[in-house]
Amino acid sequence: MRRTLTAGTAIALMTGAAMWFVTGAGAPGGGTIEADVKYTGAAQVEKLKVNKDTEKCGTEAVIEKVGVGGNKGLANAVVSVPGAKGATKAKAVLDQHGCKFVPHVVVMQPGELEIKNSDDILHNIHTYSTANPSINKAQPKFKKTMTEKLEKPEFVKITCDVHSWMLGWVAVVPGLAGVTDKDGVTKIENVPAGKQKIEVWHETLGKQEKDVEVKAGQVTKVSFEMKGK
Ligand SMILES: [Cu+2]
Repeated sequence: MRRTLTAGTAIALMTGAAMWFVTGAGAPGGGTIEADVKYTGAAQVEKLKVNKDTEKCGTEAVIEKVGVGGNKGLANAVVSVPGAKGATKAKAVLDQHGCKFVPHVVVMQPGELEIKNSDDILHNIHTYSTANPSINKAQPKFKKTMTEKLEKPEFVKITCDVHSWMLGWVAVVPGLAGVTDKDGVTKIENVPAGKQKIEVWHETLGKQEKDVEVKAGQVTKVSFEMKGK
């Protein structure tokens, strides 16, 4: 009898622990959005031969226009909650490493972006903006860090005129946001409870949005499916 009780107590404790894990994932007063973005088409990856600065850049550039991972998950999609303002103020950082922009899509709140050059070669920052002033500046190897202002919400394409294959995106979004991983998933925490609009953007597949109800202390799942072109 005593044994049975002990086993029962253990199960109750385990169940309690599991429930705490799920409900405890959000911040006090807010909830968590777990977004899952899928793509119905095939991955699009271009490969280019490189014959410049090969000691830093390698001999082949891989340009992932549409990255598709496990379960048709779409990589590098920006998921944002425009109505959830100002909770993360950490400075966004974009690095030029191996003649690539890392990360491929950097997400930031309107404000300052730190741009690094960890390659020890000349790069050039060239942005294509409409809402923000365009930037076109050399970043020589001795200039390890530059700081630029992007104060208006916009998805900004960024290239390097020294290495024609280098392509990245700066997502300047007014609310909380995340970028999907290789399997198309991202989590956004501390989202204020209530009705929220969720937007998803991808550099070649466009935009979609959905309304969700965020509950304090809970995980709200939202799924998107971008259509193949
Ligand atoms: Cu470059």
